[in-house]
Amino acid sequence: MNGSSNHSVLGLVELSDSQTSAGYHSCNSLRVIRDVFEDRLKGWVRAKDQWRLLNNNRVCVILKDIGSQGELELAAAKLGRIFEEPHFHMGRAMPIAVTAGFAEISSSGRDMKLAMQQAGLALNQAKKSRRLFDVYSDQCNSNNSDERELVSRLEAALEVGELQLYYQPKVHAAFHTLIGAEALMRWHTSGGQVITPDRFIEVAERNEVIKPMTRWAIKSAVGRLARWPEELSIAVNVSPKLLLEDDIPAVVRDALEIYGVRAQRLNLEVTESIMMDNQEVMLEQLARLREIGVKISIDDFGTGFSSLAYFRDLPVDEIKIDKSFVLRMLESEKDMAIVKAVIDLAHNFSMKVVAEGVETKEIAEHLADLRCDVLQGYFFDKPLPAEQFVQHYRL
Ligand code: G
Ligand code: G
Ligand code: MN
Repeated sequence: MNGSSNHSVLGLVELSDSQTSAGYHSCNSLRVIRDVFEDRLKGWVRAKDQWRLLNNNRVCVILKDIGSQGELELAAAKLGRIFEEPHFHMGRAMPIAVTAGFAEISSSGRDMKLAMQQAGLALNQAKKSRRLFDVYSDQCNSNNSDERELVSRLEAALEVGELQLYYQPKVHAAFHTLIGAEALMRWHTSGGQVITPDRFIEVAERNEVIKPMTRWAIKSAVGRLARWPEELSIAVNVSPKLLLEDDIPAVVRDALEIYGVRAQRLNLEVTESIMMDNQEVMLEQLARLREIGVKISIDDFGTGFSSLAYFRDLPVDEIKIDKSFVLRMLESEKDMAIVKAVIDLAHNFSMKVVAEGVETKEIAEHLADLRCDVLQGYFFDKPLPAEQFVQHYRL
């Protein structure tokens, strides 16, 4: 903010994602929280400011006569204080969190659209770094343009077929016979690089492109199943957020129908965080998918501190013990104890257990002794391109 004249600032205030997804699973509590959101905002803006609800979770405000960056920071700090206290509803504390992005409106006041875009970028940046608010600067723009560029490259990659699924074998723990594979995405750029998902999945998840990517992954895995022996299954990773919003059941059903593949052969892996986010909708979605007949696995189990109360009602078929425990189980008694506990827990709920990250013969043997059902890891194979997988396992 420069010069001495007073400026208007455009702010976007959003009810945090975690707010609408975590905790408030019932429509009723969501409505309560949205009302509180509006009420408290009214307590924040001054009479001369303007504000408008953009949707249920987002409000646009125009703060008039903000003389300096410091003044804006004071306003933002007040916003923080106003939302600090939880809301008490029927004796229960409901935390309510917001994030904001601010951008100066050019002195002519004409370019509202630009200010809106810039406030949106600042809001994204604040969300990413888990801050209460951010003010637009050129820095925001360059971070975001990097991300936007990656997203368009991903969209193009999907279009021209640069994404591939690699397959990592899953074997029977006692007999080491092949029972299926996990599909793991790889990006072969035109420049000859192979990019692993840790470089692009997170960005894809923050952007819409995760949807077509996942649809593509499901279809291509099911297409693969159609060509593989009937007794083999394939697991596809699905982001929890996508499971929540999207038409995944329809995509799954269509793919199975087109290729004539039995639903039981398709496995969807979701991370443990689904147990913390938006339970009610998640449970419904998982139940719908299971009705189709596909199997559900909980991935990276043990890393998400989910509550056992949710676990009890979870409609899943399989648990994958996170590789961090498996890798260290022979050196660390604590990791061993966790591995044992997860195996018991799963079996008590009639779920199968997969150990991922099995790198040595000793660990494989130990897991078989512990009655783990399925093993996956470098000891057997790393993720392989489909052709290599087919050759290696003589499919
Ligand atoms: O093989 P590995 O480095 O490649 O995978 C890294 C992470 O990326 C894993 O945690 C895996 O869950 C995730 N991942 C791999 N492929 C996909 C995919 O097709 N969709 C999603 N959502 N995640 C994937
Ligand atoms: O979806 P998930 O997070 O479970 O993805 C599995 C990840 O673990 C992928 O990145 C895959 O390449 C990796 N991986 C598979 N087997 C092993 C293994 O034996 N050791 C280690 N360190 N990583 C593995
Ligand atoms: Mn996985």
